[in-house]
Amino acid sequence: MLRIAVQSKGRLHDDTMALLREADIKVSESKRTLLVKARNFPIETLFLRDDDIPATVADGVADIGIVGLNELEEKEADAEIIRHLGFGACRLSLALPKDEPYTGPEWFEGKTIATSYPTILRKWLNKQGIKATIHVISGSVEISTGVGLADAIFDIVSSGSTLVTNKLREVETIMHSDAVLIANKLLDNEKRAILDEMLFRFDAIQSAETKKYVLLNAPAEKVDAITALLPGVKSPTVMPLAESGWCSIHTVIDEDRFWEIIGKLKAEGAQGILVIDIEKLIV
Ligand code: PRT
Ligand code: ZN
Repeated sequence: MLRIAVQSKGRLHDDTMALLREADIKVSESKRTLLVKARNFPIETLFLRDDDIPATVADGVADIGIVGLNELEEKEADAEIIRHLGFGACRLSLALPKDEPYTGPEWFEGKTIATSYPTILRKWLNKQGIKATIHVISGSVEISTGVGLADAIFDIVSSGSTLVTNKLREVETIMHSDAVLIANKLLDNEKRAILDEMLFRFDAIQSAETKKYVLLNAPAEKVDAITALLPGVKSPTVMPLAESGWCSIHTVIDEDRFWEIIGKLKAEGAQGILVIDIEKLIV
């Protein structure tokens, strides 16, 4: 049995549960108890506040966990990062009242900065050789300058709209974060094997997310030119169509190359191009 710590509610909860569901790990949330066994996979889920996840995994109370990289760094917990999961993306930035002229990091010398992430901020200030007062608050950091509690803030930014609403301007980005899968450093072989099976499923989901399955019809004499444009998982599948002189080509392409490739395929005479989402991709 492998125990995974996940956020009980909050910004990472839904994406975490969706990832487990897509990996066909069925965890019932209806009971809302602290610890829930999956119905069809040897894991149990421990629902916690995100702040508690790094230490819980480092101490071995949970074997693995899903938490923001920012939270892991802040808590300086001794756990291993196994995968970046891509969701929960954000950055940790310093921001000032928007009309305040910013000259560079030395602006912060002697100033007061409000944050919920004092460890990450302290390290950055030390690296810059700047002495500033850190005012630790656990929520609503963005209102600190408006109410005279601090000269600047250091907080999580995603779209940036919270800063705009509070008349703040982002001046330094100190770290980028996304949700990470972390593990205790001393897992036994049985737990490693369960983790490996889980990773196999997560990786299949992640590779599928960035790929598309493409089917198209092409004139037989253009098959070589068209397949040369298709960097598939291996080589594309080419099958003759009932109509003589025509073939059907099937392959998998990277989503970010999608528009560039489609245009070139059409130029080579491809027709009936069908692009399909892939649920899982095992390479
Ligand atoms: O109750 P618990 O302690 O578990 O949750 P929490 O309230 O501490 O954390 P939660 O659920 O708010 O966030 C969990 C994690 O989500 C964070 O540690 C980040 O890793 C990640 N994340 C991603 C974010 C954001 N995006 C985000 N935008 N966490 C917080 N925010 C907040 C931010 O604090 C600010 O107030 O959203 C606001 C900024 O958003 P924009 O879009 O206006 O810039
Ligand atoms: Zn928290």
